[in-house]
This record gives sequence, structure tokens and C-alpha cells, in this order.
Amino acid sequence: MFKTSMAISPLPANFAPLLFAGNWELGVEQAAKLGYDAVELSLLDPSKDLLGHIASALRQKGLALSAVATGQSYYTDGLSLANTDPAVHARLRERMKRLLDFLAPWQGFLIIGGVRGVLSKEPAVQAEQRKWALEAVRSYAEYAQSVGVRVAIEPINRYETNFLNTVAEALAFADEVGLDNVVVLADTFHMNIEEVSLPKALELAGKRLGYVHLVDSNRRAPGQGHINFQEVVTALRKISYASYISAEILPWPDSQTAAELAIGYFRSL
Ligand SMILES: [Mn+2]
Repeated sequence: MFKTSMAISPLPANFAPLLFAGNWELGVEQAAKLGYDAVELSLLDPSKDLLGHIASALRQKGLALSAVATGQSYYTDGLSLANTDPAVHARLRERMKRLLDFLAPWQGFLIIGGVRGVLSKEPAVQAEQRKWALEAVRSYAEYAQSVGVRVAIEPINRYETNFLNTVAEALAFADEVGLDNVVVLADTFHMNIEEVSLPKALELAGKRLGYVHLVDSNRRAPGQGHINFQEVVTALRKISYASYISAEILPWPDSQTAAELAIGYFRSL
């Protein structure tokens, strides 16, 4: 009843929750072999050629592209939505447009998570940063709407950012953007740190929940930590959630085993 996906990356990323990092071809092949419906890609600044190769491989394997994660632009290149330099926003807009075009044939999700960056503790500076970020997301969402793509705002835990930690904060931000194709992404790893109750937060999102990273408490495959996924799934059913559950997980003990553990757990739900 949920569509399944796993997060992979064409770039090596030793400590990131991505499988087959540095070898997207193998990731796509294994996702198909294991029976996933889709892959999610973490992308920095891919060439049109690379995107073309990935798109053909997905079509050949009968896989969908569920989402593109954009955090690498901040983690690797230091480009964030909280930046108040127009030149940084121009570069980000160009990247986002290319990624939105890539997502369009599958009507996937553009994930706005780590790319938000970090807010200053100075209230006046912070207000300015929020304004820039809001305008940026609005411009991506407007373009996304024209190509049938949704933009997913992902709350991230306090140890990684101070810019949207909870589902409620992400919902408020999405409201401020004010476009129908802006939804919330719930990542159970971050929620386990931030939320009072995982089911209540999911129910709060309700129809505006667009995408889920189903990850355990230790960032490993679901079932390898101590999150109560029964209550998570009960809440998802209650809100008639029918979109993706995606394994954005550490390659523990290795990518292949992690991909197998995750799909096995997804099937048991
Ligand atoms: Mn996530």
C-alpha cells in the first residue's frame, strides 16, 4: 500500500545515510532486483549528461525516481537557502530548475532539507535569512508546479540545523510558502529526536504529508533500532498515506545488506 524507495548517491559519501554511494549504477540495479518501486537520489550539481544516463537506466529497469535530495549543495558546496547573497541564490535556482526538470517525468519530490542551512542567533539577521529562504522555496515551488513536481520540506534534528526541526514547524513554513504542491517530508530518525509523539506529528501533517523517510533510531534500516514502527504505520494508515516510504539509511553493515533489510521490513508492514 506504500510505494517503496531507497536513497542512493552518484557521489561517494562515507558517513551519509546513502546506499551504494559512488556507484549509482549498482544502486539502480540492486533496487530493481530487490523489487523496490523507486530510487531517491542525493545530488550535488549533476551534468545534464549524467541526469540523462540515470533517467535511461531507471526506464530500462522499470524504476521510478521518487525524489531528489538537495542537501549536498550545502554540505559540500556551502550553498544554502539561509544565505543572503543573491549570487548564491542564483546558483541554487539554476541547480534546482535542472533537478525539477529531471524529476518531472516521474512527478517526484524535490526535497528541501539540509540545503536550508543554519540560521544566525541574531534575530535581525535570522529574519532576513528566513525571508530569503521563503522566497527561494516559493520560486522553486512555482516552477515545480508548472512541471508537475512537489516540493517536500523536511524537518531535521537540532544537532544538524536550527532551521525547522519539527513537523509542526515545517507545516508552518509550507503554509507561509502558500502553494498546494509544497508538502512535508517526515523522517522518523529526526522525529525520534524532536517530536513528543511520532503518530501525533504524522496525524498533524495529515493530507500535507507527501513523503516519508522510514529510518530507525540509529539511522539504520527500519527494524535495526528501537522505533515503534507499528504505531508509525498505524498513523500513516489513519491519514490514508499512500506515497513513498524511502530507506534513507546508513550502509550498515554494507549497502547490499542494508538494502535487503529495508525492503524486507517494508514488506512486513
Ligand atoms: Mn531524511
